[in-house]
Amino acid sequence: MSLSQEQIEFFNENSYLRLEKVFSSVEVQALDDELSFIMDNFAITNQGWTGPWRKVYLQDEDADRKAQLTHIHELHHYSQAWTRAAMNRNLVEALADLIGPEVELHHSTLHAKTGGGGMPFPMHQDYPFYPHENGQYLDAIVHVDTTDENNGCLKFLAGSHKLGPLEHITQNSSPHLPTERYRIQDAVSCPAASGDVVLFSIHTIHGSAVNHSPLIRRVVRLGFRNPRNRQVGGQAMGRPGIMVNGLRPAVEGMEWNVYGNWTPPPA
Ligand SMILES: O=C(O)CCC(=O)C(=O)O
Repeated sequence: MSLSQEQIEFFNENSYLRLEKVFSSVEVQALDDELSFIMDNFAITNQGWTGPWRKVYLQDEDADRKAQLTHIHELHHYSQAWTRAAMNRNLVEALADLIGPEVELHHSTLHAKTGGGGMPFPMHQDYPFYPHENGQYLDAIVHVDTTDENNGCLKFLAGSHKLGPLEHITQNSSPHLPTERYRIQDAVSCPAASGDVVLFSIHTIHGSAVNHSPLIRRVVRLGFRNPRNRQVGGQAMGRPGIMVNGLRPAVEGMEWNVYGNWTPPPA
């Protein structure tokens, strides 16, 4: 699915882009089935993200108790359907238009908000979780379930990727931005249908509200980078990912050891 000039301009202006029907209903069914297996056997359900933001987003102790998240990393280590998802040509061609031509998978992560009050996400960039040298990194949110205002769809501060990396609150909390300065009320909602993918930059400020519906809301984030974009810390540091488009370029200062991992030179 090559992007139109209009789509590229929308992304450059708004910091996000919804791609409709990237996955067919048959593909979504396979993703759904294998995700259920992973969730039943390996995923963790707990309060999810911690921090002072919970007092702002959740009105009382009952809301805080119900704000649970089921999560797990690297679904493609468990399931062929999810490995195929990362290599889906509709998706990869769109990614290549924005950060390519070379595109490397960096990670995958499930975020399933439990029904009846599942966890909201405070406004944040994904940068502090896996900082990279530049903005040639996109997150692709694969929608297993349809999302809307009621079950906690993604919300974006339009144009925010142009701010570059921002300092986040990290003390005793999951990285997030100050709640009074970066307000979820100011964000644009991006509801999406099952099978759609929403792309955004590692520098895009985003979050999502509580899942008020009785049903679980499942999305999976696939993180992709141009392999020239060096990681500087955080999740999966030094681990190579599969190339989903093109060939890995030789990059000065990124030496691969005999086991195929990259170790940064000592500071
Ligand atoms: O799943 C959500 O609602 C938010 C996801 C998110 O913030 C992220 O993937 O970085």
